[in-house]
Amino acid sequence: MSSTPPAPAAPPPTEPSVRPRGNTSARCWWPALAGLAAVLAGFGLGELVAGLIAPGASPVLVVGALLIDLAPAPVKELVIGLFGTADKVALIVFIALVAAALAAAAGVLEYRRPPFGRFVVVIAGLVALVAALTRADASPFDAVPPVLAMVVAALVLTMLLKRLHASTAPAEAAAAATAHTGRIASVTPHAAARAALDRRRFLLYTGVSAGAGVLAAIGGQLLTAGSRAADAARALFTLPAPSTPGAPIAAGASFDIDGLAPIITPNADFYRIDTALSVPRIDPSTWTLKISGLVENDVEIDFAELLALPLEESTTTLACVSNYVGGDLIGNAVWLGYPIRELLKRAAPTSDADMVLSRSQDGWTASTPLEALTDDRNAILAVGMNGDPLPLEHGYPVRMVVPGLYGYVSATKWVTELVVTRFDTETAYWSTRGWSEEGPVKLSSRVDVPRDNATAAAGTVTVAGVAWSQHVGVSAVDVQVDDGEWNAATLADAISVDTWRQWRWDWTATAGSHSIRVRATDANGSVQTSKLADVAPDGATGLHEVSVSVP
Ligand SMILES: Nc1nc2c(c(=O)[nH]1)N[C@H]1C(S)=C(S)[C@@H](COP(=O)(O)O)O[C@H]1N2
Ligand SMILES: [Mo]
Repeated sequence: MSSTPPAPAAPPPTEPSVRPRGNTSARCWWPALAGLAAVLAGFGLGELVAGLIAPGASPVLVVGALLIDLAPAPVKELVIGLFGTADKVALIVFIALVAAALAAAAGVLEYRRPPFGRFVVVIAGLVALVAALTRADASPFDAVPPVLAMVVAALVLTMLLKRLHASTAPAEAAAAATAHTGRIASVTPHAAARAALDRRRFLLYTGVSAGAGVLAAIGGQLLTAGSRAADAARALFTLPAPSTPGAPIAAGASFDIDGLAPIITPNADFYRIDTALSVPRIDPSTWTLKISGLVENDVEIDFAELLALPLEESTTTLACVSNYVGGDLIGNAVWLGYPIRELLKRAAPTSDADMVLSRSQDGWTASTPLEALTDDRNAILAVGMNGDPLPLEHGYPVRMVVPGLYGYVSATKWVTELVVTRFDTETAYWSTRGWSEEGPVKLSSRVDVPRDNATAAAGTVTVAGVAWSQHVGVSAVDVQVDDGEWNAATLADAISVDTWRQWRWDWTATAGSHSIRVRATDANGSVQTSKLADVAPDGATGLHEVSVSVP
C-alpha cells in the first residue's frame, strides 16, 4: 500500500452508524443465526408455558388460528384444493418458514440498526398476543405465553449480539483505524485472543439458546398432550345402546366393486374439514349445551342428561360445500344421537325465529334454518359415529348432523350453544366470508371406477360410483361415454333419502381414448345440471367425467 503520510486534513471519520466492512459471515450470517436462536428460545419457552398454564394459547397455534380466520375465502379454497386434509400441516410449515425468515431478519437488523431488530420481535409478539386474546375461549392467562416469548426473544437477541460485537470489535476498530489513517492497523495478539474467546462464547450461547428453545417446545407439546382429559374420557367412554336402532344396512345397498367408495365410510377415512388448528379437547364432564335466544324457555343440558335420553341411530351422508365435482369431501356414517327438534320443543322458539346459530366450543358458528331442525328429518345432536364415540376431530363429545345441508351450515362439531334467532340479525362464520347463508346440498354424482386416466382392457368394463341428493333421494343415474347416448345405470338399494347411493354400469369398451361422464336424477325428477359452477358461494355443479384409455 501507499507510504504517503496522512494528509493534514484527514478523511472524515467513518460515520458511527455505518459499520466498517468486516467479513460477511460476521455481518450477515451470524446475526441471522443469533436472530433464529433468540426467537427459538422465546418461542420454545412460550410453548412450554402454554403447556403448563394455558394449553389453548400455544403461540404457533394461536397465530395459525388467526390466519385461518383472516384468510379470504379464495385463499382457503386454494389451500384446501392443494393440500386437502393436510391443509393444517401446510399452514404450520408456512408459519414456521415465515417466522424463521423474520427471526433472521430481526437478527441482522438488530446488529446493524439497533433497536429495530427488537422492534420486529416485539411486533411479532404483539401479533401473537392479539391472536391469543381474540380466540373464542380465551382467558387472561393466554396472554402469558406470547408476552414471555417476546420478552425472552428480545433479551436473548440483545445478549447474543453483545457477544458478537465484542468478538468483532477489535477487527472493526483496526479496520476503522485503517480507514481513518490510511495505514494498516492491526489487532494486537491480546485483543485477537479475546475476540476469539468472545466468538466461541457467541457460538456457544447461540447453540444453547436454540437447543433450549427446541427442548422447551417439545416439552410444551408433551405437556399439552398429557394434560388432555378429553382423550382419557373418550377412551373410557362406552356409547349407550340406541333406544331406536337403525335398520341394519341391507346387503343390496352395496356393490362389491374394487375402488368403489364403501357405502359406510370408516371413521378413519372420513374427510375432515374445520377451522380448528388444534382439535378442541372437551372434557365431557364439563360439557353443556345451552339453548337461548328467541325462545320461551332457556334450556341447558349436560352430557349425562343427553346420554340418558332415548338416542336414535340414523345414517346420513355429510358433504362439504368445498367439494369439487368428483371430489372426496363427502362421507356416509351411522350416527347415534338425539333429535334436535325435541330439545327445541322444550325451548319453544317464538314465532318470529327462522334460524338457529349453533356455536362450537372454539367459537365457530353455523346458521341452520329453524325448519330443518324442527321438521321430521333426522337432525340430531350426535354422540356416536359408526358405533364409536365421536372421534375428537369429528366433534367429540357432541356435534350436529342435519341431512340435506352442507356441513358449513349445519354440522357444528364440539357444539356447545344453540341460539334461536333470525337470518336478518345473525350471520355465521362462513356467511361473513363469501359463502351463502343457506346451503342445501346439490344433486350430484361421482365416478369412482375406473379412476381418471386409467387404462382398461377392451371388453366389459365395470363403471361405478356414488350419487347423492340428501333428503330428496336419488331415483336414477345415467352414464355417457364420449358423445354417445345416456345409459341407465343399475342403482344399489337406498338406505334412505338421506344417504348416497351406489350405482354401476357395464361398459363394452372399445380401443381408443374415451371420456365417461355421469349424471343423476333426484326423486323429484330433477336432472343434475351439466352447467359448471365453482364451489363458492353455495356448492359446485357440473358433471364428473373420467378419461380412460383402452389400448
Ligand atoms: N366447530 C366446527 N364445526 C364444523 C366446522 C368447523 O370449522 N368448526 N366445519 C364444518 C364443515 S365446513 C364441514 S364440511 C363439516 C365436516 O365435518 P367432518 O370434519 O366431521 O367431516 O363440519 C362442519 N362443522
Ligand atoms: Mo365444509
